[in-house]
Amino acid sequence: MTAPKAVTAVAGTNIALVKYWGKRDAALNLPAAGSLSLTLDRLGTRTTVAFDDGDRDRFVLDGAPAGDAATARVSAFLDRVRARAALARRALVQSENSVPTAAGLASSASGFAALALAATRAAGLELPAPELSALARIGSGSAARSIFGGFVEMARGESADGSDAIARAMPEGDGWEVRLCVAITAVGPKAIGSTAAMTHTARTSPFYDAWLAGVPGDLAAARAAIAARHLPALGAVVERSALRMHAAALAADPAIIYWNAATLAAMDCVHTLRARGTAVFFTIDAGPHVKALCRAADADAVAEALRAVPGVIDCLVAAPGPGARVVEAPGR
Ligand code: 2P0
Repeated sequence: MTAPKAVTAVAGTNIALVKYWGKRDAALNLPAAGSLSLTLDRLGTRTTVAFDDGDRDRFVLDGAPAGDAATARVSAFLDRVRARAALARRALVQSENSVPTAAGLASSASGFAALALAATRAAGLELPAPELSALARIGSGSAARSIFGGFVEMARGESADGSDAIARAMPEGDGWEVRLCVAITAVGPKAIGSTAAMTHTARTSPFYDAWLAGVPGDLAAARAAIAARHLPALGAVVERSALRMHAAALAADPAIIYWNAATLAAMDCVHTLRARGTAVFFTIDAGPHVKALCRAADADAVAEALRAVPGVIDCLVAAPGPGARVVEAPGR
């Protein structure tokens, strides 16, 4: 028996500015359209993987053994790593999310990005970042983006095997001092997971095709706004992409409604701030929380205004952060 070699990796979550909502292949988890995001310096995951002589994979999440469904999802992901590395050993996976307890912000994006990096390194593989991104995508579509830092674009890809459905960093956005103010509007897990919600939207929403048809134009506009560092131009895309994604989900049958009263009040707060002259724009993911994009210089005032909204529990300010990285490994 050789001693298990533990590798620890960390990854920040990312917030999509042009949303991903729909798949063209469920088995390989290929997106139906591209997306574009900002990787954050907080709200991330730290994951340690050690392959050992256990008879099954074990997954410890935030200090406690994870449930069967989460463990099975991690184990299926490890099967792909084992197949690539010609490895049979099972693994102990320990993950910690740096999110406020029970805020419902735990992220599959940072989770599978950190797992992809830690597991491949622990298995003796050194994958180039694009390959790591394709691997992380199989765990969760948004995880492909958290391999990279800052502004990131995820490609839809054309190939059936998913080799070109990968993310890339957008260095033209590096150093742009923007912030995302995350207004937490509820505690507890979201009502319906994104995978199931996307599938249900694609099957039953009359707006799904219209949603998909708009994504390439939104991506082009977001790219141009980032290259020009034009926040109002980027913000216009950010709000319409989120609202059109939610419109498609709201029109599903039965409807998928992620918003609560505080979500709407926070959206209104953002519009009020904007009417008074602050460049601030909201986005909303598969949950009730509102994320406000603004300049770094305005972030404290935006966060303070959002904290004062009835039903908002707290508001965290996040900056652009780095991509997934190894923090502890044998011989380091
Ligand atoms: C995104 N969201 O682009 C979209 C926009 C939320 C709204 O949660 O099925 O968890 O694991 O590939 O990556 C992305 O969904 O979905 C997501 P799966 P994922 O961030």
